[in-house]
Amino acid sequence: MTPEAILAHPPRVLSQAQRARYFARGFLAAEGLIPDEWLALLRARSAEFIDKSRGVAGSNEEFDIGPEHRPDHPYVRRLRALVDRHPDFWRICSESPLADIAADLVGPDVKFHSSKLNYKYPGSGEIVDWHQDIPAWPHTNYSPVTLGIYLEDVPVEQGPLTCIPGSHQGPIFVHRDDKGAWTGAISKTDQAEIAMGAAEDLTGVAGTVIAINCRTVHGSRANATNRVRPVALFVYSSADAFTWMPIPTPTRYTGEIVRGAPATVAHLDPTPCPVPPDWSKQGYGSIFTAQNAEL
Ligand SMILES: O=C(O)CCC(=O)C(=O)O
Repeated sequence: MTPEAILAHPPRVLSQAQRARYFARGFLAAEGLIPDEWLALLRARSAEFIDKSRGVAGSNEEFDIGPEHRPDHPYVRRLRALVDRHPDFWRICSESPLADIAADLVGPDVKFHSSKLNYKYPGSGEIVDWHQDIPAWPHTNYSPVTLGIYLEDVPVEQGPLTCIPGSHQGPIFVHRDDKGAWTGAISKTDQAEIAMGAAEDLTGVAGTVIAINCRTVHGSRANATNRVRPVALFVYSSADAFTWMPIPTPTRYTGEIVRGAPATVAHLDPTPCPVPPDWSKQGYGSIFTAQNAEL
């Protein structure tokens, strides 16, 4: 569907101005959309998993564990395939207003793709380098949107997501080095083409929802505070978007229709998209391990 066709459907959660802003700029941050009960549930489950990680020595299918992790000092970079970790995470994804926000941005028929909970630890210096999401998991069109919920307040010094306005309408970059190896990041040469000075920080209080289109150039700086920055991320697309390569982080719910009906006709956008590695052969850790060549 075109943005005009999506906007012709009545809004469910977002205002019409917020939807138009997302289509014009490629991202959005909005406070006050997620009722407190959902946020409390998300925080409680997150805290339980951090506690559980104390008994884990290294990364596994649940956790992406940082090098400084110890039982008395948990250091979890990612909670992987979030919706598979606990039924409440899937309820947040499919029953909360989040899926209605997705419908406001991709159209009434909404498909779930993937999810994770990213933590960013103080003092780690961990950054997420500039990238677009779609080259890692290409779809037949560019409707996919990542919706995030900040579990805590995220001011500018705490490593919020940072986006380049309008970059979703620009080139789709090959996220590889000059030998062709996957890096999960836009090369320095390609970065020179991007208006980095226009970057905007998606700051917000706990419960803020962020929306980032799959073509939008984004990243995040180091967390300069003494508090962890957790953000739960859920990817949705229009039901008529289909993946055409093995996906890097499948979940048991990937492909589920969370609003509306399944598509009977695929929407094929003619804009070419780079081909990622075959994740079913190469395996995939996380964007963090890819960008740090830990693959
Ligand atoms: O957690 C972050 O800071 C950034 C995450 C991100 O951009 C991604 O996983 O694609």
